[in-house]
Amino acid sequence: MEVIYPGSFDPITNGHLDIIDRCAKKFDKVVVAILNNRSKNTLFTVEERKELLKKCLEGYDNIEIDTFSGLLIDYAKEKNITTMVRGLRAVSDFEYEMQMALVNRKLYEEIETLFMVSSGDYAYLSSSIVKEIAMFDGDVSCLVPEVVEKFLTEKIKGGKE
Ligand code: COD
Repeated sequence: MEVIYPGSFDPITNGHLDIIDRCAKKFDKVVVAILNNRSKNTLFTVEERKELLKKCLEGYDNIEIDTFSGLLIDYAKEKNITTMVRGLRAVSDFEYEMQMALVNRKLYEEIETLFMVSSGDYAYLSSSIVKEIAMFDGDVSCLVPEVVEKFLTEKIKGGKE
């Protein structure tokens, strides 16, 4: 079975990587789809996010990294994939995820959303938290891969200069 794991990945964290790794073990193919939405204020450009994902996911032979803009269901139709995976951290994620899953299915009845529960170690982790810690010069080395940490530090330093 092929699945799409969509997200902003601004930037990719160890929490995302844990979900992707577990998906790669369970499914034949995982398409990691990065939202390219100009109206969404991201720290990293879509090209930078894609490059970071590529570096973090070297070595997997059943993962494709792609970008999409517009509606997720239109992208899913274009790829001919009817299953997507979302990560669930806490009850706070549930309301938004439930709404998204229901709307997506209303728009495209073949689409199914599967939820994968976060590993306990990463249940608190989000891209926003990582960016906030880095913004205040905190240590993010246990939250993101080294390549992301380096790029994040450079980017934030560049922004402060
Ligand atoms: N542990 C487990 N899962 C995690 C963790 C963690 N620590 N951190 C993040 N995740 C999960 C998230 O729950 C999510 O499932 C996924 O990883 C990606 O997370 P983010 O934050 O990078 O991405 P999101 O949630 O901002 O992505 C939202 C989309 C881009 C998928 C969504 O906005 C979208 O589809 N936009 C396109 C327009 C559209 O079709 N909208 C839907 C109509 S309602």
